[in-house]
Amino acid sequence: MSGISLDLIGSLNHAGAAAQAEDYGALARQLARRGQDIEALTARAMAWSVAVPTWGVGTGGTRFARFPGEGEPRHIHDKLADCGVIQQLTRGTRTVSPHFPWDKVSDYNALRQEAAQYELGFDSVNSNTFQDQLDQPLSYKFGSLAHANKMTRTQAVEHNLECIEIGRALGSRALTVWIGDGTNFPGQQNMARMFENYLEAMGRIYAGLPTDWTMYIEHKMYEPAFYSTVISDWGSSLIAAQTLGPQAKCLVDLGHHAPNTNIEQIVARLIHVGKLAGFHFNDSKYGDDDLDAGSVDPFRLFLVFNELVDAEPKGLDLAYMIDQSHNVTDPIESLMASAMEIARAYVQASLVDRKALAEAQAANDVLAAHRMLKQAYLTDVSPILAEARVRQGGALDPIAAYRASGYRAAKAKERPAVKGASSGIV
Ligand code: AFD
Ligand code: MN
Ligand code: MN
Repeated sequence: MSGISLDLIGSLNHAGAAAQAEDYGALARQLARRGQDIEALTARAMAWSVAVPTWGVGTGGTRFARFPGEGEPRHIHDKLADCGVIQQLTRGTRTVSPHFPWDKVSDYNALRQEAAQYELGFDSVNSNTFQDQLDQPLSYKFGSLAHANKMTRTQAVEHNLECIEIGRALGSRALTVWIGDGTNFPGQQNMARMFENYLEAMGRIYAGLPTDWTMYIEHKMYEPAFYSTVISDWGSSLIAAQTLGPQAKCLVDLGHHAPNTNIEQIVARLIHVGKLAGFHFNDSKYGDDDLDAGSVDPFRLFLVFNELVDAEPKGLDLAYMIDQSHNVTDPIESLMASAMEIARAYVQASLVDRKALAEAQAANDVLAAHRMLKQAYLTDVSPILAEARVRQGGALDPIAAYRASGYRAAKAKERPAVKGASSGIV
């Protein structure tokens, strides 16, 4: 099932082929002078993939308003079609990460097959106990897995267990748990007891995990709770993961830290204890802004990948996902651009000569060590990324191909806009 005409992709790729060959050749010669083989880097770029969140293809919003985009997906079937376009053009987003109950259907085996028609598989399953659903007996206004009332905790546990069941049918191997639990007032709740309540409830979910599954614990410093959050930081996340057991690991969402936090150091620490689950990629200036990966601070993204590439000999098995809110752009364009920026950081980090870097560090040659990172970061690896896409049948320039296809305008006719004001998270 193909969303964009193969003829269109082929003709645009053909039109740009000579320039691509020239740029790729020039970069190959530049890298060869540094003793690097461009083909090995292109092979790495071709093997790379990051998951797209199903909710990311819808237009996002803020607390103040949501301005719906044209031809927005109405349900999981439309979302899969949009994710299919992202994968078709970029060839670097082979899985989608669903969110329940937002993506509920009656037949998950059929949904798995539907996704496979777009050449998509399912990544981690996300539970949602940060808002109330229509048919839900107990409210999450004052929390879910850390709620003072055990009945509410049980309801949240059961939802997570249902997510695991759905995930099994979809071929997923992980459950991501992010909760909004916390307090807005000092004294509102006992902070120690809330954490104990959380661990008690999470223990019940953990007991229901299939043996080949992993549970990803996602921390977040603040919002929706503003005074205290139960899993506020990587310390709380690590304590929870260590308490629960080997199948529980810590997921790092780049936007979930205080400004200026040294996230790459957190990554190094979690790798050290074998508890790094993976990432939710996005960018931010102030908080959990959910801006496009690499749009504000691409150097930070590179430094995160520098830690990951450095730790490759340890045999990391990580989950990579984009988690963004697209309020002022076409979500498909933002997700394609973000997927390419994330792949860029990965390839740039792969350029670092690890042996030479270790030698400079051992000799305390500060500037030489630093310049090795900067040289990698300043190398424009765009021709490698383009080559990896084209060799796999993707687009030389995914955004240009998408715009030329008229996909969004066609979807605007097929998918009528839902009228009325709305706000909040997608
Ligand atoms: C939240 C968290 C979490 C959650 C998502 C929902 O990052 O990953 O699943 O956004 O939209 O801020
Ligand atoms: Mn996230
Ligand atoms: Mn977030």
